[in-house]
Amino acid sequence: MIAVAPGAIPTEVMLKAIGHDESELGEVLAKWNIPMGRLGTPQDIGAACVYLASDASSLASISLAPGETSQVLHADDQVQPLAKPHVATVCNSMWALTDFTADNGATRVVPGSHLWDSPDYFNGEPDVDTVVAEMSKGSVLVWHGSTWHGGGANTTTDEVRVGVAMNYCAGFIRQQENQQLGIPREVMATFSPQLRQLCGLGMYRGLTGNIEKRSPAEILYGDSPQVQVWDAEPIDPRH
Ligand SMILES: O=C(O)CCC(=O)C(=O)O
Repeated sequence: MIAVAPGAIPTEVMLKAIGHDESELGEVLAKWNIPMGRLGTPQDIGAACVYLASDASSLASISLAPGETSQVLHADDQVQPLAKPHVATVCNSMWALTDFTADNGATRVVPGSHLWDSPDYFNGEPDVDTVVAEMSKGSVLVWHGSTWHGGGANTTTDEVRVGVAMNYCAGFIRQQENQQLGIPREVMATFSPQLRQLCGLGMYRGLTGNIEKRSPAEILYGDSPQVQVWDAEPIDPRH
């Protein structure tokens, strides 16, 4: 984490700037339509910084500061002991929060490498050409989890490249990060049932991830029951 740029925080300076005192904030909030119904506090920002700098948050946001060297090429599924090529078990995405350029470290990708035959990931970087995924902010790069890729070097003197990497995995393998625990209960409660499933609280094909024949989403948030493999009519032949 290299910079913190919070939104409006009701400090003395900010209140003066908007011409209100603390007792009038309710009125201001109603106009601003702030999702949590309150402004952040300096304590919130501090707590978020401590969280983001801790081991609890490892993959979501990636900033490459000037001078950063290139990341070693790798595949996001390389820890999975499966012969390759194989069907996608992971789909990664990189959301550009700033422009991604060759100079500021745009992700380098090796197109077609997801089809390589059981590559050796631990024998140094392969000697291959990479394509630099330059993109403007707001764009998203999506790749098969077996595709070799890596962050580029940031050779600029003053540009920070910022992106959010979201790693989606098939329902039959474990997520890289346990969002079930990483996302606070009260925040998860505001999500739609679909989003809760995406965060790992559903069942895969009515079986994997169940607890006493129910999904965690049903038990914890009262989401509608998913059809279980035992009750499917007729039984799904894929099981
Ligand atoms: O920062 C980047 O461009 C690459 C990130 C990456 O390798 C990953 O998310 O697996």
